[in-house]
Amino acid sequence: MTDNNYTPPKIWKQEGENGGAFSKINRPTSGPTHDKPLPVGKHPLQLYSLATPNGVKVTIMLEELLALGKTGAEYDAYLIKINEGDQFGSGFVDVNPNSKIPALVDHSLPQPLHLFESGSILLYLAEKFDAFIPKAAAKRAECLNWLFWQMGSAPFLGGGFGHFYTYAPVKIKYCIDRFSMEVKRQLDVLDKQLAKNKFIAGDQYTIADIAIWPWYGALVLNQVYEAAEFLDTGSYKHLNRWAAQVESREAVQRGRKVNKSWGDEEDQLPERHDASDFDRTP
Ligand SMILES: N[C@@H](CCC(=O)N[C@@H](CS)C(=O)NCC(=O)O)C(=O)O
Repeated sequence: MTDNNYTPPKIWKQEGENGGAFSKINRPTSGPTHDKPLPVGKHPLQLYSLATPNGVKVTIMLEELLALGKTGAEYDAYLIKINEGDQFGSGFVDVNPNSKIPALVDHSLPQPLHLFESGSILLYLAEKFDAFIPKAAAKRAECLNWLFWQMGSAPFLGGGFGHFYTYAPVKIKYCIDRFSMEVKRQLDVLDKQLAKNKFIAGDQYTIADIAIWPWYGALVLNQVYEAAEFLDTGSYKHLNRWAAQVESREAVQRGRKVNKSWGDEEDQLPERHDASDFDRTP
């Protein structure tokens, strides 16, 4: 594991736990490991998730839609504890064969519709409710450019930088250097875009902002990986202006609490079944 002279064998095999934060649950195969149907609540939309940056994208979107008066966006949110392997339960795998949160089921259609991948869920909800996506073709394309930018870029931040800076059992300079370089380049891309635009895709708040903020907004606000100083994120001033602006939205404040089961108690709402649930958080 820490051997710098490692020579890969002819055929890779899993050797058990490697000391990494997620090594107990990671395995090289897909599919369910146990029988566990998912609960179904009373609302049209059923969300199975956790308040990680990918999960928070969807709860922010749903709270934004409800704030706009789109009552069809009412939802039940159930907690999926990924460190306990809930994503490998039969019911969850049935909705998302890729075993990752967030997963959503729309029961408002003749047949329940299964949705996974946070970008796909955001786009589906934006189209279904005709909100947070521009109508004009050019602006819509720009919004989708940045939505897909996020889906392609965030794995370098989370799976690359975050993994090696925070979760790996050893600090490997080569890996941290490689991913710090890439993440800083991405921060510079966003900073330049936000120097010219109020929001990511222009003058309108869209699903591009909703996708990007939980990762890159939270990073510069020092809310993920405690890496703001290390990456000198204060130097991206336009990005910081936008991060604070998005954070101040009421729906963002609400959405980030849903499916949260750690941190300050007043910020936790592990399950959400009704708007009034927020009033019950201590
Ligand atoms: N591209 C996916 C990524 C989802 C993802 O990586 N989810 C993580 C939590 S942020 C997860 O469920 N991990 C559980 C596992 O890897 O077993 C999306 O955006 O929905």
